[in-house]
Amino acid sequence: MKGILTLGQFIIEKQSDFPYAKGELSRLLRDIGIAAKIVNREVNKAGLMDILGDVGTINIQGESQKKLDVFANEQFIAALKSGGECCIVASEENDEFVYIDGEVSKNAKYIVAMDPLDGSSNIDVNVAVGTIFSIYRRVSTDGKATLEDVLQKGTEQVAAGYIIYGSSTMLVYTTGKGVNGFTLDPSIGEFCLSHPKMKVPDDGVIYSINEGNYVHFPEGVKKYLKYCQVEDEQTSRPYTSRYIGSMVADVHRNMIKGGIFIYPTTSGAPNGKLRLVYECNPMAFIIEQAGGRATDGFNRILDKDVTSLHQRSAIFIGSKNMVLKIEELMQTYSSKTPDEKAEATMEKFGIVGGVD
Ligand code: P6P
Repeated sequence: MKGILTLGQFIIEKQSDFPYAKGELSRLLRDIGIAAKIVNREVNKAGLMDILGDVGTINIQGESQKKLDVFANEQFIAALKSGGECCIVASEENDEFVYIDGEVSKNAKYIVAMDPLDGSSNIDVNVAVGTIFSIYRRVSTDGKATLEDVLQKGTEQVAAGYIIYGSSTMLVYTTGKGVNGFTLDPSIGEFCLSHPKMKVPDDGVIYSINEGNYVHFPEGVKKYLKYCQVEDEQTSRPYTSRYIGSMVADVHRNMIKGGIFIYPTTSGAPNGKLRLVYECNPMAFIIEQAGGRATDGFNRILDKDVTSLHQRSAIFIGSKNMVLKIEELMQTYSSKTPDEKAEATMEKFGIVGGVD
């Protein structure tokens, strides 16, 4: 097909970027693409199936699991198992990581961390949802892969990507050599290159945050929101507020148009709500590869120590100059890092033990 470059063709073409590659990563990305097409089929007809609504179970996050959450989780794990290129899957939907115990998989080189269906509270109201994935190389050298292989810093990621199930379905990913976007063409059942070499604009005029939590925001965030709302023609302010409530959709919009997505610490989430391993780190890798920036207000997301599987982090992610501005205000008005603040809160209420 003239002019069409499918995800599979692109992955093979780019394999030469990795001189020692033997095709494992290419096959792993192919496996993810296959699962994405299966999930897409169910997401797109969710209203017609008995797959809306809650399963009646609660995940480790304390969130009710939607039927599509569980379906998507099962599909991605099944595709990764059958592909044989990954030895561990860490998922938002599983309390512990899933060890892929198969003759081939147990010696596989790669670890996959994922949020199989992010934003699932939006499913029943037909708003865009997404999948987020992050790929690491196994670091343990003998025996079974362990939690040590999962708890790696974001800088160690080999690849990361997301699928957005929206007005169209797109797969966007990076292997550290830039970011490329593929749109699913249902007529041929293939993801086709539609957004080559994606770059997030250095500046934007869209800020994305759940302002319902305003009273609990750090002072630096409050100062930034007021900065966004001030009339200033030279800097195109006041900015526009857009919040979908689905991280993949909010970040993807900013990838295309420029903007900043903010999920700071709040009283309900003293360390932030979003998960470092399978939400913040992969999205940070992608945004940095597209020329943007991602921080917790004090530290680069990708540099943060990873101490637990479902660890949370504040995140400010998007256009470089917008993130730099809020960092300046956070470091001026909110002296505490999220962890320090959480520890201070715990000391205040006499709670002992580590910060999750
Ligand atoms: P809130 C969805 O549940 C999610 O994990 C992200 O996709 C989204 O950005 C955030 O939580 C929305 O959280 O508290 O604004 O509903």
